[in-house]
Amino acid sequence: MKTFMIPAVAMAALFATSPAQAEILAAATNVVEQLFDTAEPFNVVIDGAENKNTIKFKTSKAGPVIITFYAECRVYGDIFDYVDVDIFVDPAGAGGFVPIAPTNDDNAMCSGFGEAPSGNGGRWISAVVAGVVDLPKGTHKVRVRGTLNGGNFVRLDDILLSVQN
Ligand SMILES: [Ca+2]
Repeated sequence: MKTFMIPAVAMAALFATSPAQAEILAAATNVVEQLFDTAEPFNVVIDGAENKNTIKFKTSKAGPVIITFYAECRVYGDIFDYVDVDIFVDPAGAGGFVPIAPTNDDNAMCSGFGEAPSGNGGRWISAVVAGVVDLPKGTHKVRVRGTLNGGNFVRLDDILLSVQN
């Protein structure tokens, strides 16, 4: 093992130029299971304590924000049946909710296992969907929409939504 001595001046410069820390701008959880058995898009209850589909967060300056949606996920259906999850953001100012990349594509959060119909199939997995969006300074809203593509139902449970800059 080699030992290096770093001059105090160099150490001071290293700390002076340390990058900005990421900050958690919002977080919400929901431990109540939700079942969706329709082909229509559905909004997920992401804040279980407040029973809300939408949460707000603030940015103190313009820049990119990463939004991460964690959940237990279970689709009852064939192997090509899946739930597509979109993270929608309504930025401060004019306009409304738009899905953020890459969740605006046909991303599968989880899919079926091809089991024979039994009325209560599927297998739980822990899954994550995340997206990034450039936002102005201000107060914004986020919500999560799912769409079942085939299959009998999707169940979501033990959710965490986190917003970080
Ligand atoms: Ca999507």
